[in-house]
Amino acid sequence: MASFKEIISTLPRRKSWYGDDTFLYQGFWCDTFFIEGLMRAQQNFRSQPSDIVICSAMKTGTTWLKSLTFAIVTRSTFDDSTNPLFNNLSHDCVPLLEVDLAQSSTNRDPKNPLLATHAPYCSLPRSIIDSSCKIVYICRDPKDSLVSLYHFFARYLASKDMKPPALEEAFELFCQGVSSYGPYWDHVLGFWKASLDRPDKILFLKYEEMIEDTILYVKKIADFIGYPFSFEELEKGSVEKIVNMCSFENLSNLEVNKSGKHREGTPAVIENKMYFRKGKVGDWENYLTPEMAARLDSITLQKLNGSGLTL
Ligand code: PAP
Repeated sequence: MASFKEIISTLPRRKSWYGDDTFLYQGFWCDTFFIEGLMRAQQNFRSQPSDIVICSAMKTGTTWLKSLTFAIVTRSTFDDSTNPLFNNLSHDCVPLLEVDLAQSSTNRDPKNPLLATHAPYCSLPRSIIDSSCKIVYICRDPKDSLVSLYHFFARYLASKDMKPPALEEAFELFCQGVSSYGPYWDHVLGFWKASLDRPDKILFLKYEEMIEDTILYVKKIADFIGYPFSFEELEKGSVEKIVNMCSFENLSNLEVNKSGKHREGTPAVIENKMYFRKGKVGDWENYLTPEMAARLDSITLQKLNGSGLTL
């Protein structure tokens, strides 16, 4: 039987704008490392009904959503000073399917029902689709996601003394769908359509709406994942406490997120601070020309046409 690496080497391949080659696996572009992990997870991962799966394309608010969901599910286990989020990047509190759980489903803290993935809906392990576990998906205006993605990889390359490409190059490939876990629009549409078919299983969120009214969405998420706030908790401000704890200002100023490292000791090591840039809606205006924005908006309109979704 061919190894995963051999199968990957036969897939359509492009040069990515952040260095390595990227491969088209099940309709989405991705690096060898993550495709291999996903293939393993597709083979090995067995979901539990109690699982809560945080799904997202890259740079759509994953770090924030992981923090919020982790704070929601652990609120009665830890108090205000002992929550692991104060000393750990949220990515280290929520295992990633295609990396941490690729070999074994049981390689997790049995008290933590959360796991995360950037995999598109069509590539999720069968047991996640078939089991009664919940999925929470977050998406974002592609203009802001692209700008965020560009800065992330530019900083990553700079940390390795490599020259980042021009934004125009990244933009062009993003428009063609060639971005990490892209085409971005196909990723969003996969989860959007599934959420319409199975609203009890998939909660579909938008970064911009969550920024607008975080309190409302924290309550929605808690209800959806089966950790609703009691009347007493609502009265004593538990929701507001979680919102403040997970705010960009608070998390980005924690020592762990200023100086810590994610996956230290592995080739994929990343400084935690790279997950916190501005956390704003509409920052694309500072980087994209009106022509670039119009082109992205027109692709978005065309791709989402008839879906009932706007971004
Ligand atoms: P990932 O896909 O690598 O996990 P992800 O967390 O989805 O990254 O996206 C990072 C974006 O979320 C950054 O956006 P920006 O580049 O436009 O600033 C980051 O700043 C933002 N972000 C991180 N934490 C928060 C937070 N607590 N609240 C709001 N936005 C946040």
